[in-house]
Amino acid sequence: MKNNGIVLLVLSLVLACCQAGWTKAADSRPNVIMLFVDDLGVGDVGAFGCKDIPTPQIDRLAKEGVVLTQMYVTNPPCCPSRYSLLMGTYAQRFGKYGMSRGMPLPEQPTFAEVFRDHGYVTGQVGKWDVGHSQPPSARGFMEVAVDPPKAEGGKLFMRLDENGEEIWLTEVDGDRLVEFVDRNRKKGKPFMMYWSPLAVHSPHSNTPEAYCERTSVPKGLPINKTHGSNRRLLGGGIVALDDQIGKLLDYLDEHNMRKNTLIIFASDNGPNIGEGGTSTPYRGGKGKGREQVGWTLTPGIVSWPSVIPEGTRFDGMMCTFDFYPTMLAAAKLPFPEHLDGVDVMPYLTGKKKGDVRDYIYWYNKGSNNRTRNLQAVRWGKWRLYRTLPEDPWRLYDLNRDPCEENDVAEQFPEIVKQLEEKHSEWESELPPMYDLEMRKGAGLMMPNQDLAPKDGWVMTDGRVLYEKPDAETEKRLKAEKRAVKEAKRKAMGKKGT
Ligand SMILES: [Ca+2]
Repeated sequence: MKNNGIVLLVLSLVLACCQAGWTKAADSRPNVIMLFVDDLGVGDVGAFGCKDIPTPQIDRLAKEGVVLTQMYVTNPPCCPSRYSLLMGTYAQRFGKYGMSRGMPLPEQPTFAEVFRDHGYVTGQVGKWDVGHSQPPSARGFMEVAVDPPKAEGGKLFMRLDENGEEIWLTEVDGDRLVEFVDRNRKKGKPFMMYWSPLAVHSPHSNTPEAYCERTSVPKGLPINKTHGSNRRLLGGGIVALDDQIGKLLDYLDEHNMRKNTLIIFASDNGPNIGEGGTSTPYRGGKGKGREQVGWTLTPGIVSWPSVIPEGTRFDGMMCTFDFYPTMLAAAKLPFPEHLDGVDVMPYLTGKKKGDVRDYIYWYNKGSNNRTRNLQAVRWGKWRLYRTLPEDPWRLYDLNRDPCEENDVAEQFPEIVKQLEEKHSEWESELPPMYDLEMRKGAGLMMPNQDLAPKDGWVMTDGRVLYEKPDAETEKRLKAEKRAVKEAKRKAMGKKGT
Protein backbone atom coordinates (compact mmCIF):
# COMPACT_ATOMS: atom_id res chain seq x y z
CA MET A 1 0.00 0.00 0.00
CA LYS A 2 2.82 2.29 0.93
CA ASN A 3 4.50 1.70 -2.43
CA ASN A 4 1.24 2.37 -4.24
CA GLY A 5 0.97 5.64 -2.37
CA ILE A 6 4.47 6.64 -3.48
CA VAL A 7 3.68 5.68 -7.07
CA LEU A 8 0.53 7.77 -6.96
CA LEU A 9 2.45 10.69 -5.47
CA VAL A 10 5.12 10.44 -8.18
CA LEU A 11 2.46 10.19 -10.89
CA SER A 12 0.69 13.21 -9.45
CA LEU A 13 3.95 15.16 -9.44
CA VAL A 14 4.69 14.11 -13.04
CA LEU A 15 1.18 15.12 -14.07
CA ALA A 16 1.51 18.46 -12.28
CA CYS A 17 4.85 19.08 -13.97
CA CYS A 18 3.40 18.16 -17.36
CA GLN A 19 0.48 20.49 -16.79
CA ALA A 20 2.81 23.28 -15.70
CA GLY A 21 4.98 22.61 -18.72
CA TRP A 22 2.00 22.59 -21.03
CA THR A 23 0.72 25.85 -19.57
CA LYS A 24 4.13 27.42 -20.01
CA ALA A 25 4.31 26.23 -23.62
CA ALA A 26 0.84 27.59 -24.35
CA ASP A 27 1.76 30.97 -22.89
CA SER A 28 4.94 31.22 -24.89
CA ARG A 29 3.17 31.16 -28.22
CA PRO A 30 4.31 34.07 -30.39
CA ASN A 31 2.58 37.41 -30.28
CA VAL A 32 1.43 38.87 -33.58
CA ILE A 33 1.20 42.56 -34.47
CA MET A 34 -0.25 43.70 -37.78
CA LEU A 35 0.54 47.35 -38.59
CA PHE A 36 -1.79 48.30 -41.45
CA VAL A 37 -1.20 51.92 -42.41
CA ASP A 38 -3.49 54.03 -44.58
CA ASP A 39 -2.40 55.41 -47.98
CA LEU A 40 1.36 54.99 -47.58
CA GLY A 41 3.32 54.67 -50.82
CA VAL A 42 6.53 52.75 -51.47
CA GLY A 43 8.19 56.02 -52.44
CA ASP A 44 7.59 57.56 -49.03
CA VAL A 45 9.53 55.14 -46.81
CA GLY A 46 13.31 55.27 -46.32
CA ALA A 47 13.74 51.50 -46.54
CA PHE A 48 12.22 51.70 -50.03
CA GLY A 49 14.38 54.61 -51.21
CA CYS A 50 12.67 57.77 -49.93
CA LYS A 51 15.17 60.56 -49.22
CA ASP A 52 13.14 63.57 -48.10
CA ILE A 53 10.93 62.07 -45.36
CA PRO A 54 12.82 60.41 -42.49
CA THR A 55 11.40 57.06 -41.35
CA PRO A 56 14.16 55.72 -39.06
CA GLN A 57 11.82 53.52 -37.05
CA ILE A 58 10.17 51.82 -40.02
CA ASP A 59 13.67 51.42 -41.46
CA ARG A 60 14.76 49.87 -38.14
CA LEU A 61 11.95 47.34 -38.49
CA ALA A 62 13.15 46.65 -42.05
CA LYS A 63 16.75 46.12 -40.86
CA GLU A 64 15.45 43.64 -38.32
CA GLY A 65 13.39 41.72 -40.84
CA VAL A 66 12.60 41.26 -44.51
CA VAL A 67 11.54 43.98 -46.95
CA LEU A 68 8.78 42.93 -49.36
CA THR A 69 9.31 44.74 -52.65
CA GLN A 70 6.39 43.21 -54.56
CA MET A 71 3.59 43.17 -52.00
CA TYR A 72 0.16 43.88 -53.49
CA VAL A 73 -3.23 44.94 -52.33
CA THR A 74 -5.78 43.17 -54.51
CA ASN A 75 -8.74 45.32 -53.47
CA PRO A 76 -7.97 49.02 -53.33
CA PRO A 77 -8.80 51.38 -51.70
CA CYS A 78 -9.44 51.61 -47.92
CA CYS A 79 -12.64 49.63 -47.25
CA PRO A 80 -12.24 46.70 -49.67
CA SER A 81 -8.55 46.42 -48.86
CA ARG A 82 -9.31 45.93 -45.15
CA TYR A 83 -12.07 43.46 -46.04
CA SER A 84 -9.58 41.40 -48.06
CA LEU A 85 -6.97 41.53 -45.28
CA LEU A 86 -9.42 40.50 -42.55
CA MET A 87 -10.82 37.64 -44.63
CA GLY A 88 -7.59 36.40 -46.26
CA THR A 89 -9.19 36.39 -49.69
CA TYR A 90 -9.89 38.38 -52.79
CA ALA A 91 -12.85 40.49 -51.62
CA GLN A 92 -14.59 39.62 -54.90
CA ARG A 93 -14.85 36.08 -53.55
CA PHE A 94 -17.76 37.46 -51.49
CA GLY A 95 -19.12 39.86 -54.12
CA LYS A 96 -17.17 42.95 -53.10
CA TYR A 97 -15.78 44.52 -56.27
CA GLY A 98 -15.11 48.04 -55.10
CA MET A 99 -15.72 50.43 -52.24
CA SER A 100 -19.30 49.26 -51.41
CA ARG A 101 -19.07 50.58 -47.87
CA GLY A 102 -21.67 49.04 -45.62
CA MET A 103 -21.40 45.58 -47.11
CA PRO A 104 -21.00 43.32 -44.06
CA LEU A 105 -18.17 40.85 -43.64
CA PRO A 106 -19.25 37.28 -44.48
CA GLU A 107 -19.96 34.58 -41.91
CA GLN A 108 -16.55 32.96 -42.44
CA PRO A 109 -14.10 33.85 -39.66
CA THR A 110 -11.81 36.87 -39.68
CA PHE A 111 -8.25 36.20 -38.56
CA ALA A 112 -9.14 37.85 -35.25
CA GLU A 113 -11.89 35.31 -34.66
CA VAL A 114 -9.48 32.43 -35.19
CA PHE A 115 -6.93 33.93 -32.79
CA ARG A 116 -9.67 34.66 -30.22
CA ASP A 117 -11.03 31.13 -30.45
CA HIS A 118 -7.59 29.67 -29.73
CA GLY A 119 -6.74 31.52 -26.55
CA TYR A 120 -5.20 34.72 -27.87
CA VAL A 121 -6.16 38.16 -26.64
CA THR A 122 -7.07 40.17 -29.73
CA GLY A 123 -7.00 43.95 -29.99
CA GLN A 124 -7.71 46.68 -32.51
CA VAL A 125 -6.65 50.31 -32.56
CA GLY A 126 -7.56 52.81 -35.28
CA LYS A 127 -9.65 52.84 -38.42
CA TRP A 128 -12.07 49.97 -38.98
CA ASP A 129 -13.94 50.87 -42.19
CA VAL A 130 -15.54 47.54 -42.99
CA GLY A 131 -19.09 48.39 -42.06
CA HIS A 132 -20.89 49.98 -39.18
CA SER A 133 -23.17 46.99 -38.62
CA GLN A 134 -20.21 44.88 -37.48
CA PRO A 135 -17.81 46.83 -35.30
CA PRO A 136 -14.44 45.26 -34.45
CA SER A 137 -15.83 43.89 -31.19
CA ALA A 138 -18.36 41.86 -33.20
CA ARG A 139 -15.70 40.33 -35.46
CA GLY A 140 -13.21 38.91 -33.04
CA PHE A 141 -11.46 41.87 -31.43
CA MET A 142 -11.66 41.66 -27.66
CA GLU A 143 -10.04 44.97 -26.77
CA VAL A 144 -10.95 47.88 -29.04
CA ALA A 145 -9.59 51.40 -28.66
CA VAL A 146 -12.02 54.27 -28.97
CA ASP A 147 -10.83 57.55 -30.42
CA PRO A 148 -10.96 60.78 -28.41
CA PRO A 149 -13.34 63.46 -29.73
CA LYS A 150 -12.40 65.74 -32.59
CA ALA A 151 -11.17 69.25 -31.87
CA GLU A 152 -13.30 71.96 -33.38
CA GLY A 153 -12.05 72.58 -36.93
CA GLY A 154 -9.34 70.01 -36.30
CA LYS A 155 -10.26 67.81 -39.27
CA LEU A 156 -9.65 64.13 -38.57
CA PHE A 157 -6.36 64.13 -36.70
CA MET A 158 -6.57 66.96 -34.19
CA ARG A 159 -8.38 65.61 -31.12
CA LEU A 160 -9.08 66.73 -27.61
CA ASP A 161 -7.82 65.00 -24.51
CA GLU A 162 -9.78 64.84 -21.27
CA ASN A 163 -8.59 68.34 -20.34
CA GLY A 164 -9.70 69.82 -23.64
CA GLU A 165 -6.12 70.12 -24.90
CA GLU A 166 -5.34 69.36 -28.53
CA ILE A 167 -3.62 66.06 -29.26
CA TRP A 168 -2.59 64.43 -32.55
CA LEU A 169 -4.58 61.24 -33.16
CA THR A 170 -1.56 59.28 -34.44
CA GLU A 171 0.18 59.80 -31.09
CA VAL A 172 -2.91 58.59 -29.24
CA ASP A 173 -2.98 55.52 -31.50
CA GLY A 174 0.68 54.79 -30.69
CA ASP A 175 0.04 55.11 -26.96
CA ARG A 176 -2.92 52.74 -27.20
CA LEU A 177 -0.83 50.23 -29.13
CA VAL A 178 1.76 50.18 -26.35
CA GLU A 179 -0.95 50.11 -23.66
CA PHE A 180 -2.38 46.97 -25.22
CA VAL A 181 0.99 45.23 -25.42
CA ASP A 182 1.86 46.28 -21.88
CA ARG A 183 -1.46 45.10 -20.45
CA ASN A 184 -1.25 41.68 -22.04
CA ARG A 185 2.46 41.18 -21.38
CA LYS A 186 1.70 41.65 -17.68
CA LYS A 187 -1.12 39.11 -17.92
CA GLY A 188 1.25 36.66 -19.61
CA LYS A 189 -1.23 36.17 -22.44
CA PRO A 190 -0.27 35.70 -26.09
CA PHE A 191 -1.85 38.49 -28.11
CA MET A 192 -2.76 39.53 -31.62
CA MET A 193 -2.95 43.29 -32.26
CA TYR A 194 -4.36 44.84 -35.44
CA TRP A 195 -3.17 48.46 -35.51
CA SER A 196 -4.80 50.33 -38.39
CA PRO A 197 -4.08 54.01 -37.77
CA LEU A 198 -5.91 56.65 -39.74
CA ALA A 199 -2.41 57.89 -40.62
CA VAL A 200 -1.43 58.75 -43.30
CA HIS A 201 -4.84 59.30 -44.87
CA SER A 202 -5.78 62.87 -45.86
CA PRO A 203 -6.19 65.60 -44.72
CA HIS A 204 -2.77 66.83 -43.62
CA SER A 205 -3.53 70.52 -43.67
CA ASN A 206 -3.04 70.92 -39.91
CA THR A 207 -0.09 68.58 -39.36
CA PRO A 208 1.95 70.06 -36.48
CA GLU A 209 5.02 71.94 -37.70
CA ALA A 210 7.18 70.05 -35.20
CA TYR A 211 6.73 66.98 -37.41
CA CYS A 212 6.95 68.76 -40.77
CA GLU A 213 10.26 70.44 -39.92
CA ARG A 214 11.88 67.04 -39.52
CA THR A 215 11.42 66.39 -43.25
CA SER A 216 13.62 67.95 -45.90
CA VAL A 217 10.73 68.75 -48.20
CA PRO A 218 10.91 72.43 -49.25
CA LYS A 219 8.28 74.61 -47.65
CA GLY A 220 5.29 75.51 -49.78
CA LEU A 221 6.55 74.16 -53.10
CA PRO A 222 6.07 70.89 -54.92
CA ILE A 223 9.47 69.25 -55.34
CA ASN A 224 8.66 67.94 -58.80
CA LYS A 225 5.71 67.37 -61.08
CA THR A 226 4.76 64.06 -59.48
CA HIS A 227 4.60 65.47 -55.95
CA GLY A 228 1.69 67.60 -54.84
CA SER A 229 2.26 70.76 -52.84
CA ASN A 230 1.12 69.00 -49.66
CA ARG A 231 4.16 66.76 -49.48
CA ARG A 232 5.72 68.58 -46.55
CA LEU A 233 2.50 68.23 -44.55
CA LEU A 234 2.10 64.60 -45.59
CA GLY A 235 5.75 64.10 -44.64
CA GLY A 236 4.95 65.42 -41.16
CA GLY A 237 2.14 62.88 -40.91
CA ILE A 238 4.54 60.10 -41.90
CA VAL A 239 7.11 61.28 -39.33
CA ALA A 240 4.39 61.14 -36.63
CA LEU A 241 3.52 57.62 -37.75
CA ASP A 242 7.16 56.59 -37.69
CA ASP A 243 7.53 57.81 -34.11
CA GLN A 244 4.75 55.42 -33.04
CA ILE A 245 6.54 52.45 -34.60
CA GLY A 246 9.54 53.53 -32.52
CA LYS A 247 7.43 53.56 -29.34
CA LEU A 248 6.33 50.01 -30.04
CA LEU A 249 9.79 48.67 -30.92
CA ASP A 250 11.37 50.36 -27.87
CA TYR A 251 8.78 48.76 -25.61
CA LEU A 252 9.23 45.30 -27.15
CA ASP A 253 13.04 45.58 -26.98
CA GLU A 254 12.94 46.78 -23.40
CA HIS A 255 10.96 43.70 -22.41
CA ASN A 256 12.93 41.31 -24.58
CA MET A 257 9.84 40.48 -26.61
CA ARG A 258 11.05 40.88 -30.19
CA LYS A 259 12.09 37.27 -30.71
CA ASN A 260 8.66 36.09 -29.74
CA THR A 261 6.70 38.72 -31.66
CA LEU A 262 5.88 38.57 -35.34
CA ILE A 263 5.43 42.11 -36.71
CA ILE A 264 3.90 42.76 -40.11
CA PHE A 265 3.88 46.21 -41.68
CA ALA A 266 1.88 47.14 -44.80
CA SER A 267 -0.45 49.78 -46.22
CA ASP A 268 -4.04 49.43 -47.41
CA ASN A 269 -3.31 50.98 -50.81
CA GLY A 270 -0.72 53.10 -52.60
CA PRO A 271 0.05 56.75 -51.91
CA ASN A 272 -2.43 59.59 -52.16
CA ILE A 273 -0.90 61.52 -55.06
CA GLY A 274 -3.01 64.61 -54.35
CA GLU A 275 -1.48 64.80 -50.87
CA GLY A 276 2.03 64.61 -52.30
CA GLY A 277 2.59 60.86 -51.89
CA THR A 278 4.64 58.88 -54.37
CA SER A 279 5.18 55.30 -55.51
CA THR A 280 8.64 55.93 -57.00
CA PRO A 281 10.22 54.06 -58.83
CA TYR A 282 6.74 53.15 -60.08
CA ARG A 283 3.90 55.46 -60.99
CA GLY A 284 0.35 55.96 -59.82
CA GLY A 285 -1.52 55.80 -56.55
CA LYS A 286 -4.73 56.88 -54.94
CA GLY A 287 -6.49 59.86 -56.44
CA LYS A 288 -4.35 60.01 -59.58
CA GLY A 289 -2.95 57.18 -61.64
CA ARG A 290 -5.26 54.50 -60.27
CA GLU A 291 -4.70 52.52 -63.45
CA GLN A 292 -0.94 52.23 -62.75
CA VAL A 293 0.73 49.73 -60.47
CA GLY A 294 1.28 52.31 -57.72
CA TRP A 295 -2.37 52.15 -56.63
CA THR A 296 -1.94 48.57 -55.47
CA LEU A 297 1.74 48.21 -54.56
CA THR A 298 2.49 48.98 -50.92
CA PRO A 299 5.58 48.94 -48.71
CA GLY A 300 5.69 45.60 -46.89
CA ILE A 301 7.98 44.56 -44.02
CA VAL A 302 7.91 41.44 -41.85
CA SER A 303 10.10 41.14 -38.75
CA TRP A 304 10.47 38.15 -36.45
CA PRO A 305 14.10 38.08 -35.31
CA SER A 306 14.21 34.47 -34.11
CA VAL A 307 12.74 33.11 -37.34
CA ILE A 308 13.28 35.47 -40.31
CA PRO A 309 16.85 36.40 -41.32
CA GLU A 310 17.41 40.09 -40.60
CA GLY A 311 18.24 42.73 -43.19
CA THR A 312 16.93 40.69 -46.13
CA ARG A 313 14.52 41.39 -48.99
CA PHE A 314 11.95 39.30 -50.79
CA ASP A 315 11.20 40.24 -54.40
CA GLY A 316 8.54 37.60 -55.09
CA MET A 317 4.97 38.71 -55.76
CA MET A 318 2.57 38.27 -52.86
CA CYS A 319 -0.65 39.85 -51.58
CA THR A 320 -1.87 41.33 -48.32
CA PHE A 321 -4.40 38.47 -48.10
CA ASP A 322 -1.42 36.13 -47.60
CA PHE A 323 -0.87 37.64 -44.17
CA TYR A 324 -3.98 35.93 -42.71
CA PRO A 325 -2.62 32.36 -43.08
CA THR A 326 0.95 33.53 -42.42
CA MET A 327 -0.08 34.87 -39.01
CA LEU A 328 -2.08 31.75 -38.18
CA ALA A 329 0.78 29.46 -39.22
CA ALA A 330 3.21 31.41 -37.04
CA ALA A 331 0.92 30.72 -34.08
CA LYS A 332 0.36 27.11 -35.20
CA LEU A 333 -3.38 27.68 -35.55
CA PRO A 334 -5.62 25.85 -38.04
CA PHE A 335 -6.71 27.53 -41.28
CA PRO A 336 -10.37 27.96 -42.18
CA GLU A 337 -11.37 26.69 -45.61
CA HIS A 338 -12.27 29.93 -47.37
CA LEU A 339 -8.76 31.41 -47.80
CA ASP A 340 -7.10 32.51 -51.04
CA GLY A 341 -3.93 33.43 -49.15
CA VAL A 342 -1.08 31.05 -48.32
CA ASP A 343 1.54 30.98 -45.57
CA VAL A 344 4.48 32.96 -47.01
CA MET A 345 6.89 32.25 -44.14
CA PRO A 346 8.91 29.68 -46.18
CA TYR A 347 9.59 32.47 -48.71
CA LEU A 348 10.47 35.02 -46.04
CA THR A 349 12.94 32.65 -44.40
CA GLY A 350 14.55 31.86 -47.77
CA LYS A 351 13.43 28.21 -47.90
CA LYS A 352 11.33 28.86 -50.98
CA LYS A 353 12.14 31.18 -53.89
CA GLY A 354 10.18 32.99 -56.58
CA ASP A 355 6.68 34.43 -56.68
CA VAL A 356 4.21 33.23 -54.06
CA ARG A 357 1.61 32.99 -56.83
CA ASP A 358 2.01 33.10 -60.60
CA TYR A 359 -0.92 35.42 -61.29
CA ILE A 360 -2.50 38.24 -59.33
CA TYR A 361 -5.86 39.66 -60.41
CA TRP A 362 -7.73 42.90 -59.93
CA TYR A 363 -11.34 43.74 -60.72
CA ASN A 364 -12.83 46.96 -59.37
CA LYS A 365 -16.23 47.85 -60.75
CA GLY A 366 -19.56 49.31 -59.81
CA SER A 367 -18.39 52.83 -59.12
CA ASN A 368 -19.81 55.80 -60.97
CA ASN A 369 -16.32 57.17 -60.90
CA ARG A 370 -14.57 55.73 -63.97
CA THR A 371 -11.18 56.08 -62.39
CA ARG A 372 -12.08 53.62 -59.64
CA ASN A 373 -12.80 50.87 -62.15
CA LEU A 374 -10.00 48.53 -63.09
CA GLN A 375 -9.32 45.09 -64.52
CA ALA A 376 -5.72 43.96 -64.31
CA VAL A 377 -3.43 40.93 -64.19
CA ARG A 378 0.19 40.54 -63.11
CA TRP A 379 2.28 37.66 -64.37
CA GLY A 380 6.04 37.86 -63.85
CA LYS A 381 7.24 41.14 -65.31
CA TRP A 382 4.02 41.70 -67.27
CA ARG A 383 1.09 43.82 -66.26
CA LEU A 384 -2.09 43.87 -68.34
CA TYR A 385 -4.91 46.30 -67.59
CA ARG A 386 -7.95 48.14 -68.83
CA THR A 387 -10.25 50.55 -67.06
CA LEU A 388 -13.61 49.37 -68.40
CA PRO A 389 -14.51 46.09 -70.16
CA GLU A 390 -15.09 48.00 -73.44
CA ASP A 391 -11.59 49.53 -73.36
CA PRO A 392 -8.65 47.92 -75.18
CA TRP A 393 -6.17 46.01 -73.01
CA ARG A 394 -2.84 47.69 -72.33
CA LEU A 395 0.31 45.70 -71.65
CA TYR A 396 3.46 46.82 -69.87
CA ASP A 397 6.84 45.24 -69.15
CA LEU A 398 7.49 46.47 -65.61
CA ASN A 399 11.16 45.45 -65.68
CA ARG A 400 11.89 47.75 -68.62
CA ASP A 401 9.13 50.27 -68.03
CA PRO A 402 8.21 50.58 -64.34
CA CYS A 403 6.33 53.84 -64.97
CA GLU A 404 4.11 52.13 -67.57
CA GLU A 405 4.62 54.63 -70.36
CA ASN A 406 5.03 52.29 -73.35
CA ASP A 407 2.02 50.10 -74.12
CA VAL A 408 3.36 46.97 -75.83
CA ALA A 409 0.04 45.13 -76.31
CA GLU A 410 0.46 45.18 -80.12
CA GLN A 411 3.98 43.71 -79.98
CA PHE A 412 2.98 40.84 -77.67
CA PRO A 413 -0.54 39.71 -78.64
CA GLU A 414 0.08 36.19 -77.31
CA ILE A 415 0.85 37.58 -73.82
CA VAL A 416 -2.30 39.72 -73.96
CA LYS A 417 -4.34 36.65 -74.94
CA GLN A 418 -2.83 34.50 -72.18
CA LEU A 419 -3.39 37.05 -69.43
CA GLU A 420 -6.87 37.97 -70.66
CA GLU A 421 -7.85 34.29 -70.59
CA LYS A 422 -6.48 33.88 -67.09
CA HIS A 423 -8.42 36.93 -65.88
CA SER A 424 -11.57 35.64 -67.51
CA GLU A 425 -11.10 32.21 -65.93
CA TRP A 426 -10.63 33.78 -62.47
CA GLU A 427 -13.64 36.03 -62.98
CA SER A 428 -15.83 33.08 -63.92
CA GLU A 429 -15.33 31.66 -60.38
CA LEU A 430 -16.69 34.79 -58.70
CA PRO A 431 -20.20 35.53 -57.44
CA PRO A 432 -22.12 38.55 -58.75
CA MET A 433 -21.50 41.93 -57.24
CA TYR A 434 -23.11 42.61 -53.86
CA ASP A 435 -26.20 44.82 -54.04
CA LEU A 436 -24.84 48.33 -53.70
CA GLU A 437 -28.17 49.62 -52.43
CA MET A 438 -26.98 48.19 -49.12
CA ARG A 439 -24.44 50.98 -48.96
CA LYS A 440 -27.08 53.53 -48.07
CA GLY A 441 -26.51 55.06 -44.67
CA ALA A 442 -23.76 52.67 -43.74
CA GLY A 443 -20.66 54.44 -44.93
CA LEU A 444 -19.05 55.31 -41.63
CA MET A 445 -15.29 55.31 -41.65
CA MET A 446 -14.72 55.29 -37.92
CA PRO A 447 -17.47 53.47 -36.08
CA ASN A 448 -15.36 53.12 -32.94
CA GLN A 449 -16.78 56.40 -31.70
CA ASP A 450 -20.15 54.73 -31.22
CA LEU A 451 -18.95 51.78 -29.25
CA ALA A 452 -18.31 53.19 -25.80
CA PRO A 453 -19.36 56.05 -23.58
CA LYS A 454 -16.00 57.80 -23.86
CA ASP A 455 -12.61 57.40 -25.39
CA GLY A 456 -10.44 54.64 -23.99
CA TRP A 457 -10.97 50.92 -24.47
CA VAL A 458 -13.96 48.70 -25.14
CA MET A 459 -13.25 45.39 -23.45
CA THR A 460 -15.35 42.42 -24.49
CA ASP A 461 -15.05 38.71 -24.71
CA GLY A 462 -14.91 39.20 -28.45
CA ARG A 463 -18.40 37.86 -28.97
CA VAL A 464 -20.45 40.78 -27.75
CA LEU A 465 -21.88 43.13 -30.31
CA TYR A 466 -21.82 46.56 -28.78
CA GLU A 467 -25.07 48.29 -29.43
CA LYS A 468 -25.56 52.01 -29.65
CA PRO A 469 -25.90 53.70 -26.25
CA ASP A 470 -29.37 53.97 -24.75
CA ALA A 471 -31.11 57.35 -24.69
CA GLU A 472 -29.79 58.31 -21.26
CA THR A 473 -26.20 57.44 -22.14
CA GLU A 474 -26.57 59.24 -25.44
CA LYS A 475 -27.67 62.34 -23.56
CA ARG A 476 -24.71 62.11 -21.19
CA LEU A 477 -22.33 61.61 -24.11
CA LYS A 478 -23.60 64.71 -25.82
CA ALA A 479 -23.28 66.70 -22.58
CA GLU A 480 -19.69 65.49 -22.20
CA LYS A 481 -18.88 66.48 -25.76
CA ARG A 482 -20.39 69.92 -25.16
CA ALA A 483 -18.32 70.31 -22.00
CA VAL A 484 -15.13 69.40 -23.88
CA LYS A 485 -15.99 71.90 -26.60
CA GLU A 486 -16.68 74.58 -24.01
CA ALA A 487 -13.34 73.88 -22.29
CA LYS A 488 -11.65 74.19 -25.63
CA ARG A 489 -13.45 77.43 -26.44
CA LYS A 490 -12.45 78.92 -23.10
CA ALA A 491 -8.84 77.81 -23.56
CA MET A 492 -8.73 79.50 -26.96
CA GLY A 493 -10.35 82.62 -25.52
CA LYS A 494 -7.64 82.81 -22.86
CA LYS A 495 -4.91 82.47 -25.48
CA GLY A 496 -6.45 85.37 -27.41
CA THR A 497 -6.47 87.77 -24.47
CA1 LIG B 1 -6.48 53.86 -47.84
